Amino acid sequence: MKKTLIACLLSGFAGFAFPPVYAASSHHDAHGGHGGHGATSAPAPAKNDLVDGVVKRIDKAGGKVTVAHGPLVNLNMSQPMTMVFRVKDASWLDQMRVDDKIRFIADSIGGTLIIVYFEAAK
Ligand SMILES: [Cu+2]
Repeated sequence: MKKTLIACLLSGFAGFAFPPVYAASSHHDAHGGHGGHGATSAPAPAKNDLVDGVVKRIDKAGGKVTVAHGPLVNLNMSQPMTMVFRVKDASWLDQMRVDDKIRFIADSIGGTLIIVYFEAAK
């Protein structure tokens, strides 16, 4: 009687514990390339929304990065140019190096241009 009860509790525990462990590990895989802080951010955008850019200057104190970028259709920038963006997550600046090629999406939020998504260009 006692053994049966323990087996029951163990299987119940296993059934409860395994799905969260699995979910945590797949979450890590999905966001591993972006610093693991993507849990609350928007889903990754479609690839054809991404704009190519090259990191020119990183201002960690100011939370800003200077990027030479191609046309940003959503911001009415039809010409390539170099300009300063804020970043949505300051930790992204730690993942960038000057002369890195990136692919990103920028948005204008309250009149401030912010990189809301970025990934390293392969
Ligand atoms: Cu621009």
